Amino acid sequence: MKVESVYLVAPIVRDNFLKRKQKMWRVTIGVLVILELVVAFQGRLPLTTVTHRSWGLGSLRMATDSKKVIVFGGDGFCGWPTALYLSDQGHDVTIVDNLSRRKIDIELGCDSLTPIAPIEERIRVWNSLSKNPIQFQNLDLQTDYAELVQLIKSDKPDSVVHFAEQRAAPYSMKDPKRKRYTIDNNISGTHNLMCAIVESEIDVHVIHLGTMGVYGYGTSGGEIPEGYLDVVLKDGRESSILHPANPGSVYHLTKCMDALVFQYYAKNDGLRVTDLHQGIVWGTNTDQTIRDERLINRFDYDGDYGTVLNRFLMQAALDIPMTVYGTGGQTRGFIHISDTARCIEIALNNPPKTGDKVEIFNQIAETLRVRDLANLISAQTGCKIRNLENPRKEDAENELDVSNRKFTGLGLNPITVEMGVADEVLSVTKKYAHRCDKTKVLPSSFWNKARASAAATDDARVEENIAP
Ligand code: NAD
Ligand code: USQ
Repeated sequence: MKVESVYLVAPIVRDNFLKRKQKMWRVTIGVLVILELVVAFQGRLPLTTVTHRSWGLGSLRMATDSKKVIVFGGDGFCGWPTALYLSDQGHDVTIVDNLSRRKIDIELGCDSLTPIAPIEERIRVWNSLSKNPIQFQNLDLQTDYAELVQLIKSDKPDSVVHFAEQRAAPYSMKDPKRKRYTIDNNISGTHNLMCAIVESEIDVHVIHLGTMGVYGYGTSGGEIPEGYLDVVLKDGRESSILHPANPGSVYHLTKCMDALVFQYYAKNDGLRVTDLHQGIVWGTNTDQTIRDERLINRFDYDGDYGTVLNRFLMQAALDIPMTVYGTGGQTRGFIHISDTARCIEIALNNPPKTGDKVEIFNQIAETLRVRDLANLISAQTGCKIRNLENPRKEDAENELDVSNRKFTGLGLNPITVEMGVADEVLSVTKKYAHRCDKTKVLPSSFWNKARASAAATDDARVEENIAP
């Protein structure tokens, strides 16, 4: 019999039914509360995670979902908002960073357009606003191996998120010193992390931020799958292989090498790894970073670290002609910074099993062509477009069709540029326009001598007396 019909036809039966139901709920809630305390005292959860939530069915679901996470590179553009988002979702977060990105700002004589607070202040402010305090440790993944092992052994994280790499393609192509630094930092850092997890004997899920650039940007002639390619060999054998790597810079090369490191450790030691092939991240703030000015996210606009969409939006806000490289026929994948954080949590909640091959997701919302972006922003703001000789060795025009069905299948409903959220970037960059050093806007790293020579005689630069 349906419950609704009991309510309708027999009030006395209904009263008894409700009393029994209430008693049942009291017993169930009691059992759930006890279970929750047992889980908390086992050390899997900090008690703070449990105590600030309301009790009941919902809170148990949240508490058991809550994970202990180390965010490597958590002071950076993607890492900081992700750490805050995960903390806000009830996870127990530790940030690990060697602050090398802040040192590179000094080295390049440049700074984030937004005034980022020192990491200690960021953490202090967040911990004063949030019921889930974040911890911070200054540690270099490349050099501090013993401390890394000790951290993993003592912290016993469920997952680690690995953002801690030198991530700018132009910086990685600047000169031999920066090429070698990028290789040493990224490859050793990634390998140290995997090696330390094996040594610690703790079952940790590794989530790594890879890049769409591992696939390369030639026109592939079809949809790029998520990491693996199903192939039929000449003798008719079928196989699923890692998608062929086709890096376009020393930085992208490190991500291709990382992929092999992950494949090896998953096979040899059964490590559980998720590699996220992320597109170009745009935007500045998230729901968490806007809670206090001292939580503001970094915003790179210079020729080395600034990425194309954020650069164009900033250039439009400051009325600097937009710097389209070549014809602007390059098509790339894009994702908003808020969705970066959401994707990480989805990956966190959907780990591979021990013995599985590396899980690979394409982390993009949409693909867009550089000149279309410039035209769109120009139409909205009136900003001029400047076509510069391309400092990079890359295809002038390419198509890009990418599967992102794994994330959308797990509930991601991504933000797109069309949604108008770019206004947030325009207003942030207008607010901090006085902090812009306009001499840092043009590209100053060249992929080879021919690209550097082309820039030296570039009419667009010569006209304005801005040769490199
Ligand atoms: P970022 O440079 O802002 O942040 C990286 C952080 O890692 C910095 O705070 C830096 O100090 C730290 N770090 C670097 N080397 C370290 C080391 N050896 N030990 C400890 N900390 C170290 O970069 P981001 O934009 O936040 O990118 C984060 C990750 O996401 C990178 O791996 C990058 O390849 C990937 N990614 C970024 C984008 C993007 O558009 N920003 C797109 C796709 C993928
Ligand atoms: N470009 C311009 N004008 C500019 C800047 C860039 O036309 O002012 C062009 C570049 O030539 C390139 C494209 O825009 O064709 C993208 O350049 P970018 O600097 O925005 O992005 P990229 O160098 O590819 O690197 C960024 C992040 C990197 C991440 C990568 C994702 O810095 O960490 O891995 O995006 S992806 O591009 O999908 O490989």
